[in-house]
Amino acid sequence: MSIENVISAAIVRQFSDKLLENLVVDVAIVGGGPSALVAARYMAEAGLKVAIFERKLAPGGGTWGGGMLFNEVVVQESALHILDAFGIRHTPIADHPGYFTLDSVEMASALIYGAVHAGARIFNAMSVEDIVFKDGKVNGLVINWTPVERLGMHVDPLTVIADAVLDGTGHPSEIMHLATEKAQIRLDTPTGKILGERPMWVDSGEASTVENTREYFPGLFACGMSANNVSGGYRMGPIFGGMMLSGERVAGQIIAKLRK
Ligand code: 48H
Repeated sequence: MSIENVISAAIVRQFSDKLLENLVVDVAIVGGGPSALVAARYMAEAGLKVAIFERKLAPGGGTWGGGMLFNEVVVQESALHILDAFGIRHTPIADHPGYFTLDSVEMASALIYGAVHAGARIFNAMSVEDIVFKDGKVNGLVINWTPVERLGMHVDPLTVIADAVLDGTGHPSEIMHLATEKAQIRLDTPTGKILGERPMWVDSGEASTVENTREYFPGLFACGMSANNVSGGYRMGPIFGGMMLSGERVAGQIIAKLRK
């Protein structure tokens, strides 16, 4: 067999096995932003089978660009244990105790590495276009290649079955929108609908991101900016402690639920 064929056949076989193994998972995560990557690592470490489906070629979500493309972000003391767990270095802000800067490229790459090495699988360039909704419960995801989505090609999708679905899609809360608009689901919010993100208020937004992280419908959880948008929290700009603490929190919630 020629080496050209060996390379191609090995890639096709290996990828097919990987996808086949992840067509039924414990937790299917939509989006590979910071909150989802932290959640994926902790759930995988607890022994759950976790797959992330990320629309873009590079997971990491909004971390890469730092604040306005200055590739540094800020994290507060309460989230330092997560940075340390992932081996992400940080520098104290001299005149504001309890707050730290870190390199956003180091952060994005370390979160990805940490999630994958804990056993979570990341499928990049795949977009979630719908949910599986059976017997009154969210049962999984409907996936397709991002280039298919972008080119508007009429190609039918595949499905992934999961005990828990985690919306980590950031500001747009895409899965929650599908749930309320297509599945006619009533979410666990005061109106049953998505309340919508409010303007900038750093402390409030950081706290509410973590508080609003929960199961919004049987089998459907939200973390990070998605949770904040669903429950009407304020935005917070390029500070990421709340995102990571949200990931840690939702991991605990899902682990507790699936172990019952
Ligand atoms: C597959 C999808 C789909 C889909 C979206 O936005 P993210 O970085 O997510 P979070 O919530 O962990 O972090 C939010 C943070 O980055 C942020 O935006 C902050 C702190 N903003 C503050 C402010 O004031 O603006 O990542 C979400 C990921 C992205 O990579 C998307 O490509 C992906 O989800 N995604 N993947 N299928 N349907 N929708």
